[in-house]
Amino acid sequence: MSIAPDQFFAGLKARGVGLFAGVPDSLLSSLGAYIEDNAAPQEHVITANEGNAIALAAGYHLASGGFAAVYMQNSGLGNTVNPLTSLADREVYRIPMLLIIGWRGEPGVKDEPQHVKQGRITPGQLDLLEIPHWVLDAQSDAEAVLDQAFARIQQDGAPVALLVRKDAFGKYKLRQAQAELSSLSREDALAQLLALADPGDLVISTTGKASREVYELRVARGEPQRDFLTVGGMGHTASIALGVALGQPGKRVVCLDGDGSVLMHMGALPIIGSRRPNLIHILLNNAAHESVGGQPTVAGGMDFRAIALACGYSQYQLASSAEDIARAWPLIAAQSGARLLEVKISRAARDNLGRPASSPEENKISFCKLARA
Ligand SMILES: Cc1ncc(C[n+]2csc(CCOP(=O)(O)OP(=O)(O)O)c2C)c(N)n1
Repeated sequence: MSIAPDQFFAGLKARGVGLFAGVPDSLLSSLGAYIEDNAAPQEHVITANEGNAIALAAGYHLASGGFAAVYMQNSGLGNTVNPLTSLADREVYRIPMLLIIGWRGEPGVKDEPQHVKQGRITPGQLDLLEIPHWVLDAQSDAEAVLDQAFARIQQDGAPVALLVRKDAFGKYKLRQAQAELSSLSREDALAQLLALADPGDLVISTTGKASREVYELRVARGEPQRDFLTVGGMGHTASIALGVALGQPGKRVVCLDGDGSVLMHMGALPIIGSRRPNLIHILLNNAAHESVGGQPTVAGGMDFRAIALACGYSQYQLASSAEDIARAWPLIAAQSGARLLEVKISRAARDNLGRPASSPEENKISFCKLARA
């Protein structure tokens, strides 16, 4: 048994939820896809980061008196702590909302290293935030849980949370066909970029499947692990790259970023531009959170040339094919300062993509050895 996304969605609407906002999560991908397909456009906002979704929920309630449901992976809880504590909390503006949190790394459920601690401390974090919470799993009577949660929302007028276990929701696959930005896959683009990079370049790759592909590409190239894989800390890849560039000004840094990741903390871009680091920032743009189910981002319609140049980057190039990358790379490589190479890619990924066999600690050691050599 599992919870049917359509019934759950109807149950939320029946209880006064008029806005859905959040950042996609793999455990919530069925519910997220159902919302994306079935909520009216004005009822659903995929936000840049989870804190933005809390703020949106607050504004929506202030103006309409209705509730928002804010969905996120528990990794995103950190991004919400400030607006939950100093804005929506019952001791401040007391804004009711329902948080729907995917519980990656739940104790006893095997998961990746970056999810283990976050999974262990999630209920404790909610306790510390004084947010009442209920666990939802495949066996739950979802209607009964929603009744309790909304009774509490009505009583307190403040945020409450549902902590959602793996496989709680039945399958639902995104129906809405989104146009692909190009036919080049992320993995093929990464293979070409790793081959073009110099052996001395310090490579930082972003959260999600991009880092898993980089890991496997190094194995396929018969090379030792040497890249910093940003397995957690989504949205901070470019800032890590800036820190690396500041720590080793004599070396060139190559940052392999995603559009969801860049959007999440886009304020980093003008800071990077202002420091003129020796940094090639590659934006792998599929206009989607492909790693967690392919939910759309707004990056398909953004002018990253204008953004990069306005943020102080010295150069921008666009590529949508292997030939484009081959043409753009020497132009980018010839420049100094922060440079943006936007590579438009498809949403394709291998079903048999593996996970790094080495630990984050081991990856860190190999990266540091190269960086400090
Ligand atoms: C703070 C935070 N929120 C959400 C997630 C879940 N998550 C992991 S990868 C990913 C999508 C990344 O999208 P993008 O950068 O566009 O890369 P793509 O998956 O399309 O390659 C998300 C939402 C996370 N790890 N951390």
